[in-house]
Amino acid sequence: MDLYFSPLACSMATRVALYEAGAGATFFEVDPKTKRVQQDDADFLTINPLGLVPALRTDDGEILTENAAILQYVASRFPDAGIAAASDRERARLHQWLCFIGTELHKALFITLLDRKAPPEVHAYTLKKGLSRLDYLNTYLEGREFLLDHFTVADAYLVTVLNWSQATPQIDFANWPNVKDYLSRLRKRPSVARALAEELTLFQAEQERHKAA
Ligand SMILES: N[C@@H](CCC(=O)N[C@@H](CS)C(=O)NCC(=O)O)C(=O)O
Repeated sequence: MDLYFSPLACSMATRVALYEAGAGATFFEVDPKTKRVQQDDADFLTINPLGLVPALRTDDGEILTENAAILQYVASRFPDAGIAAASDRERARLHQWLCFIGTELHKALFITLLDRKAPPEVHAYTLKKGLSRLDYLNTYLEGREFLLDHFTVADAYLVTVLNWSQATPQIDFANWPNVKDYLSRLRKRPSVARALAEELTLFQAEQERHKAA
């Protein structure tokens, strides 16, 4: 499998899932500005015309896009890893959380706050709307270690997105202690800690490249 990713972007969730599964994969870094693949200078737009990571080339050569689809694919491809849902009921819950993270947190809240070109009023409006999502998550996480009863790909996605709070000072998790505790606990999980350390190094190199360009 080939994973197209950008450092510390949402694609890190798939890296975490692959590490959890002990699955072999080749990682291709996509520069978010130029849309070129670092290893071979290929045009990423020929792989995903939307220019969005993650994209996963399966062993059959098929290209999959969208976090929710890729994460569920990896989870069911490696059943022994235990990162998939264990029943139909759990599958529905897993899907619920992947949709919540992808729409309410990833796109609606964090991506807008991280967008430096968005006007301040847009940031203020986004934050106001996002507070209820964080309240909801905080309430749900009370007394819970993971989103389901065990670590799943939804946790891989959630920790990846919550990690962006380092770059969104408007969101102070002191106001959502269960979210704060979840994030610090998950950051220490070996698969997550490894992915974060590796992608941080690549992210810093990407920043340097952009400064020099
Ligand atoms: N709906 C897509 C969204 C993916 C997405 O937003 N990826 C971001 C990184 S977190 C990206 O590639 N952004 C580059 C861009 O917007 O050009 C999914 O869930 O996979």
